[in-house]
Parts: sequence; structure tokens; C-alpha cells
Amino acid sequence: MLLERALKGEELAIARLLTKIEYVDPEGLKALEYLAERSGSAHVVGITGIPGAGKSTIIGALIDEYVRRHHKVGVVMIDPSSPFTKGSFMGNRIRMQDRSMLSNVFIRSLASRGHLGGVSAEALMLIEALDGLGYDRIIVETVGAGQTDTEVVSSVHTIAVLTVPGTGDEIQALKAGIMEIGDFYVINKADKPEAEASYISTKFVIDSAEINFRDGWKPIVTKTVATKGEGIKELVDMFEEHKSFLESNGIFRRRIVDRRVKMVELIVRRNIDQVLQKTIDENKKEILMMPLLKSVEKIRDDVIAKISK
Ligand SMILES: Nc1nc2c(ncn2[C@@H]2O[C@H](COP(=O)(O)OP(=O)(O)O)[C@@H](O)[C@H]2O)c(=O)[nH]1
Ligand SMILES: [Mg+2]
Repeated sequence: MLLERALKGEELAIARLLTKIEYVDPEGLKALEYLAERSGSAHVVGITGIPGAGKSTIIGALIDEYVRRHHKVGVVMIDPSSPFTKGSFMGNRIRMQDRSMLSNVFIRSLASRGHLGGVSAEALMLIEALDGLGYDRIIVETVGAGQTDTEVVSSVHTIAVLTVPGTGDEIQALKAGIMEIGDFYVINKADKPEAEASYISTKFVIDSAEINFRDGWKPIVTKTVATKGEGIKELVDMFEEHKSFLESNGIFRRRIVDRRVKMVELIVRRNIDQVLQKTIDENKKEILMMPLLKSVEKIRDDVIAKISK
């Protein structure tokens, strides 16, 4: 059976199982239900930031560091503009013959449009599944904009916002309210001369901000050079610290409950949306001929009837 083989860690079986989950196939959903009973221990970290900030690069470096620490790493990428594969992350490292990289890392790229009509439900289902399969560190790459991202971002344990030096990102981000979401502000590309100024101004914004930080955690500002792996060990240390902080507050657990509630909501909402769309398509003519409120009532009653049978 596919699930059994996936639980044994067979990569091909995992890939096929996740596809079935993504497509909301009955076998996939059954497996997801089983995996959801075993999940709940993975630390889920969201990496967000504008395209080109270095998200994919830093994720490659984080994978290295996590595997060095004997973790199993799952990656979910919600960025249609950069369809990375395991090969593109692992290219150099496989040549270094680090076999553990191959068996302890699973990377999944999500397309821009999910099979349920959006990508967030799939992302949450994949996180749940990877968690249940024993991946104890899960990284989610998002561009940090739009509804999908908001839904996913609010369901992860730890959020790291990548900013690029010299772009005035910090000020823009603060204005846009993005500064309120991060647990970490990572000034990547710290090899650029403008990095120090960015670091100082971001720190200033955090220190002087009169905002309620998420869960009472004061965001940490830090610098990295993702391409050289600089600052990555320290970043992972701080992620682990944040994990302990969340665990000691009961927030770690609460976030997983939130994730499940959100997942259920999204799946049901999209099921209902599909019925609604179908009903509207079938009744276009009637809608046009009826008074407005009458047609609203008719469509609503039809949808309710279809759902409840
Ligand atoms: N100089 C420098 N370039 C970097 C660094 N991190 C990433 N880059 C480069 O920035 C570009 C965009 O990186 P990518 O990871 O694809 O960004 P993403 O769109 O946020 O996923 C690539 O050409 C990377 O090599 C860094 O620390 N320093
Ligand atoms: Mg990317």
C-alpha cells in the first residue's frame, strides 16, 4: 500500500501519496486522516519576502543545517515564480556525497492554482502530511502577499521575513503592516555594503514600534549571507529558541490546532464553492429572469438541498 511505503520513507511513494492528497483523492484523504493522528510534533517555519530576496537560497542553507543536526526536513514552496526542485537545491551537495541529504529531505513545489480552487488548503494538507510522515522541521516558502499567504502564514509556528538591503524595505514593510507578522527579520545579502544601514533601521523600527508583537515574542533582527551560509547556524539556533518559547507557552500546540481548524474550513468552504458554482452555471437563465432577491433565495436553497443530500 502507498501509505505503508511512504511511512517507510520511500521517496517515490511519498511523492505519489502527496499528489493524491493534493488532488483530494479519496485514498489521499484517507491517508491524510491517518497521518493527522500522528502529526503534531513538526516545527513549521515560514520564510517570506519579496521575489529575489533569497528565500529559496536561504532554504537550501537551512536544509543543510537542519540535516547536520539530524532532523528530517520537509519543504513546501508556494511560489509559482520559482519552481525549484530537489535537484536545484541539492546539486552541489549530492556531489559531496552527503547521502543523508537524499533520504532526510523532501521538497514539494505547489502550483499557483490549487485543485480546490486555491493553494492554501493544499499547503496546509501537505504540512499536515509531512508532519505525520515524520518530517520534524518543515519550511514553507511564500511571497508574503495575497490571501493564500495570509492563510498559510498565520498557521505556521515561526515566521522569518527576508528583507533586502538598500531597498528601503523596512520602512515600506512597516507601512504595509508586514512588520507586525515577523518573529524574525532577516537582512539577507549582508555581503552588500548597504546591509549595515538596513540592519540598524530595521532594529530601530522594531525597538520603537508600539505594536503588539505576536504572542509576546519580541522580533529578532539578524543578518545572513544565504549564498555563503553565513549566519545560518545562528539563525537555526534562534529558530530553536523560538520553538522552545512557543512550547513553554502552549502556543506551539495551539498553532497546530489553528492549522487544523483552518484546513477543515478551507476544504469545506471549497466544497461548498464548487457546488455553488455548479448551481449558478446550471441556473444562469433563471437568474436573469427572476427578481434579484428571488434568485438569491433560489440559488441558496438549491445549494443547501444539494449539500444536504
Ligand atoms: N549577494 C548575495 N546574493 C544572494 C544572497 N542570497 C541570495 N542571493 C541571490 O539572490 C537571487 C535570488 O535568490 P532566490 O533564492 O531565488 O530568491 P527568492 O525569489 O526569494 O526565492 C539569486 O541570484 C541568489 O543567488 C546573498 O546572501 N548575497
Ligand atoms: Mg524562490
